[in-house]
Parts: sequence; structure tokens; C-alpha cells
Amino acid sequence: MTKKPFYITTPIYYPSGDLHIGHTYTTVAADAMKRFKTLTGYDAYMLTGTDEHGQKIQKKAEEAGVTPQEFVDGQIDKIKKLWKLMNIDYDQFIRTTDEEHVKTIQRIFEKLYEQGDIYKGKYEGHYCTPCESFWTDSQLVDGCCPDCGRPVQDASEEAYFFKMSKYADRLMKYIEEHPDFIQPESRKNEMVKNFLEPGLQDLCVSRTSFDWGVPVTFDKKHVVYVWMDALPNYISALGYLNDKENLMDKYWPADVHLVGKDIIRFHTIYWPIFLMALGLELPKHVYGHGWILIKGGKMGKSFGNVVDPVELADTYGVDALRYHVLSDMKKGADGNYSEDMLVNKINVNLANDLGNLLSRTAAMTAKYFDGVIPDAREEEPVDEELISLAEKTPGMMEADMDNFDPAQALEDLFTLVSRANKYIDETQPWVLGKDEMKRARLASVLYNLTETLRYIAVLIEPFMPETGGKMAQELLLTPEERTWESLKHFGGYQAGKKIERHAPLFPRIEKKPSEEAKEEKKPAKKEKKQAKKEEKKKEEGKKDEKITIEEFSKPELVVGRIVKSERHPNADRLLVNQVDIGEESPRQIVSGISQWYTPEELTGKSVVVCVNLKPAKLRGVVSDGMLLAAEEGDTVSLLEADKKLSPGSKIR
Ligand code: ME8
Repeated sequence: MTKKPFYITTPIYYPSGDLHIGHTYTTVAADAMKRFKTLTGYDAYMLTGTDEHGQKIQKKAEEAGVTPQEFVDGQIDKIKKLWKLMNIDYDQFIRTTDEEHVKTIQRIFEKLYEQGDIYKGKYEGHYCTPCESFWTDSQLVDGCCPDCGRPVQDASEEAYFFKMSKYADRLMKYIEEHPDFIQPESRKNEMVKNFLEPGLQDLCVSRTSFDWGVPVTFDKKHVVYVWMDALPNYISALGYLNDKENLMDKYWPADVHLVGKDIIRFHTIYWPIFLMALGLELPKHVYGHGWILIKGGKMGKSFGNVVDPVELADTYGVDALRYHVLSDMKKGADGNYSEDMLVNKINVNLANDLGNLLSRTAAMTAKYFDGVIPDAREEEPVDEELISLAEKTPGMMEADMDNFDPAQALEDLFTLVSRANKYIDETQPWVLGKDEMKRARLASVLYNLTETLRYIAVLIEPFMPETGGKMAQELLLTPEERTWESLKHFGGYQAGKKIERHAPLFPRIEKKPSEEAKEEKKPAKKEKKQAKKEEKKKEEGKKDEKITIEEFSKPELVVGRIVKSERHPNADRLLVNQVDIGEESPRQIVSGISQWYTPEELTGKSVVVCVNLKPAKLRGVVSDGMLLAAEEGDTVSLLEADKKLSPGSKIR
């Protein structure tokens, strides 16, 4: 059966300096989409590359004292290395200096000139070099570029023009008839209101004031305007009007051009009009994502706040970085980057939620079944919710990805991770393990967890390929167990394999939050005082209330031993404790006691633990239980239990 093609592109990057995590977002998102489509059975093809002509690059080369060609040649390796590091599985890397691309541009220019869409005239206006954009007087904002706010240069020169106005009505009609062409909707409205409705002016498509560009074949002192050179990369890569292999029939029209919101205008106005003039179909979708912001502002060299993806990937791992950027950029909105947020996500979502799910399941399988899950089954109603969520998750994620929303797809996947963690709490395998009669049930519980982990391993791979691979390795998944089809019905995991325990998927990161983060997170003194007052009032009221013995037995109290304690990554007041309560692995319990205890003092203490408190996230870290303490004046002391009592002993 021939697979359905899916063609996805990233913008081609200016090789004018180091790429930052903002650029990385577009490429990682495109890669995740390509991999997801491949998983679901498509013949997915991804294009990326570099946009190498134009005044900006020529200037950079002059500054560096080399020719423009030498300058761009010197940048390519670095960019390709970055994509390799980020695990980008692109199919083609195009450079606008490639001979075949240049051919395409020259032929397009000739064709459009011959058919009368391009004509010669004189350009009088302004040019913004950083944006490589022309502006008329009325388009300037306070005399500066309306896109980036920087000063513009006066430009007056003989030039070729493209008749944009001729196609404006057709484009407007197309946008109306294809409401999902420009996504998200807010960007569509912006384009229509700000550019199409006021009317399009003819576009200047050649320059004579510099020469680093594709020469116009019939008028050599002109080079083609850099956007008319860059946009057709999407078709020159497929062999349009050049001598490369013809992939146009297979992949054109593109399924999606993924671009940042700053260049959506070029992709939804200029590009479709050029395509109409060439008699080609328009791309099915143009998706304009937001920006990754730093402290609410744009990232860029000129702002002095670029974040280097190579450094971050080296420090925290590629998948953690991929996860951070993908989950952060909600559909249509800007994302935010901070190192504290990244560390927090690693500790909470990756180490705690996902990593622990795998390690707890593997540890219990090792303990109770010597690492081999037997085929015994004994289902109970509590399994139903987990199973049906696992079966629903692939479809939900597919819909999210078709909606260009990797952040939502990851959220859906991590809902399954949380559900599986909750299932461990509900089924309490460590209790089942104590009863010989419950072995079949215990096997079922561990099977269900392993099978859920298989779903997670397969579904996480497009987003975090290394993690998916590691999980598959630990669970000994066969190629058949890693297919989309195998996720149709819960139960595809072949029992009987002996699982070995591996190193944690994501080790917790010990990192002091920045001073600034600390300040932000401190509750105001006044709020604290008020909360204390209210609590005191409540406590006083309670003294007179009597409760029944049934009510008293509601909290389940046991003896616990603190095996490890550390400071919370984001809150000064809190300590994150690992407490042995006689379960398979220690419980993580967060307590607001750092004012009275150091982590070292706590380690080894026998304490009283309430174990059936609903788990909660405290400043992003899950707390599953509560340590009991007494309060006297301004001091808080933990209730300690006799050291002779073993962890897990019930307190009544
Ligand atoms: O625009 N957050 O190249 P480019 C998210 N050559 N995305 C960001 C970002 C940020 N902080 N900063 C930049 C060009 N980007 C042209 C494209 S395509 C035919 C030609 C995104 O290297 C930006 O929005 O300046 C754009 O989509 C991409 O990085 C490349 O930017």
C-alpha cells in the first residue's frame, strides 16, 4: 500500500550568527510533527535549510573581512551540527546558494516577466535591512520599520516590480474559502485586516544597490529580492524548474509551512500570490507560532539575551530541552523561557512523574516476579479507567498534532502518565505483594502498568526520540510493539520478557533557583499574617467540635522514616522528603519546615505520616502525604515515632 505523503517545512534560517532556542523551537516542532506523521503511517518529508543571500549577509561578510560565499560556507556546519544535536530528522537541507535553487529562481523570474507579472520601474521608499523589507512612507511607524521598530534607509533605485494588486482579490477569496489556510485564526484576521483590506501595492522584487543575490538573467545589474529568492525554496527543493529529482508530484502542495509569527505576512500574502502567478497550488496550511520570550521580551542578539541551545542541551540533555520548548509554546501564544522553569519541568514532569513511573514499575516487577511479568490476569473495575484512557490517548494526540499543537499533545500524554501513577496508588501493589492469594491480581496490575508504559514509550518518541528509545529498550519492545497499529487495543505487550532495571530516565537536577525567582516566589508579609490569623481562628473554633471514632479513623497514619531530604527547587520554605513508609519505594512528601530543620537533620528521623491525603503539587513538585508536626509559638516540631517501630507500622 502506498503511503500518503506529508510535506512539512521550517523557515530557512539566516546564517548570520548563532541560532538560539527560538529558532530551535520551529525546527523541533517540525521534527516532532514529521515523526508523528511517520508513526501514524504517512510518508512524511521535512525540509529545512538556510537563506543565504541579501544585504544583511553581505554586510556580515564585509565585517568579517571575507566574501559572502566564504561567510555562509563557514556557517553551515554549525547549523547542521545543531540540528544533529537536537535530533532533527530532516530529509533535505537546502541552501539558497545551491546551483539548482539559483536555477529555479532565475527561471521563475523570467517566467513572471514574460507573462507580464513583473515589470521594470523605479523604487522610491525605505528599506529595513535587518528585516529585508521595503516600506512606503505611510507604512512607517514614527519613521521606523513597522515590524522591528528599527531605523530604515531611504532607497531609490531602478527596480523590477511584481503586480501584487492583480492577485489580491483572488487571494482574499481563497482565504475566505479556506478558513484553515492561515493558522491560528488570530493571525489570519491580522493578515486580512492589516494587509489585504487596505489594498496591496506592487512589490519591488529586485535590487541594484548590492550584488549578493541571484542575478536576473536578462538584466545582470539586478539581483532578485531576497524574499522572492527565499520563499520558492519550498518548491526548488522538490525539483521545480530545475534538474533535481522531481518530487513536486508527490509532495506539492505542502501540508504545512511552519513559521514564526514575524514572517507570516511573507508566507500568507507574497508566497500564495507568487504561487498563483506560477499556476501552482497553494500550501494547505501556514501555521504561525508565537515567540519564545525571555522575561516577557523578544530574544535576540541585539537585546543581548540569546539563549544558546547547545549549552542547554549539554547541561540538561536534548530531550529535556525538546520537551521544554514544545510544551511551553501553547497554540497561538508566545512561550517563555527561563532556566528555573526548565529545571522545574525536568524534576517534576520528567524525573518525578515519568521517570518514577518507569522505575517503580520495573522495581516492583523485579521484586515480585524476578523481572518477568507472567501472563496471569485478574481484572478489576479500577483497571477500566486506565485502560480506556490509554486507548484514547493516541487518537487525542493525533487530533492535537493535526491541529499543529504539540504542547496539547504532550499534555494529553502526560495526563496518561499521571493516571498511571494514580493507578499505583489505587491498586497498592506492595499490599498485594504481601498476599500469596493475590499474585494473579498483582501480575495484572504490573502488566497494566507495563502496557501503559509501552503506550507512553511509543507516543513520546516523536517528541523525545531518545527517551522513547530508552523506554523501549528497558521494556524490551519489539518493532511490532512500537507501531501505531499496536496501540489500537490495550494488551499488545507480550508478557514473559525479563526486564532489567536501568539508570533513571531523568535524574533530578539539584539547582538553586535564581535570586530573582526567589524574590518572585516569596508571598507578601501581609498575606502571610492574614492567613495565619485565619488559621488560628479556625483552629479555635474546632476545639469545641467533637468528632466520631469513624471520623477519627479517616486519616491513615503510619510510621515513616525519612531516607532523604532536599531543598525544594523553587521554594525556600519547603523541603522535599523521600519517606520510607514500608512501600515499594519511598513516598515523596513536601513539607514547609525548612525554617526549623535542615535536610541533614531530617534524614534518618522516624516520623508520623498521613498517607491517604490526596497528592498535590506544591510549587510544581508532587507531594504524596503529610508529615505531622506540632506548633508552639513560632516553632514547629515534627512528631517523632519510636525508632524501634518499622516504617509502615499503623498508628491508631
Ligand atoms: O526569518 N521564538 O530567518 P530567521 C520563536 N530567513 N521563533 C523565533 C524566535 C523566537 N524567539 N526568533 C526567531 C528568517 N524565530 C527568514 C525565513 S523562510 C522562506 C525565510 C523564528 O533566521 C522566526 O520566527 O530570522 C522564523 O520563523 C525563524 O525563527 C527563522 O528566522
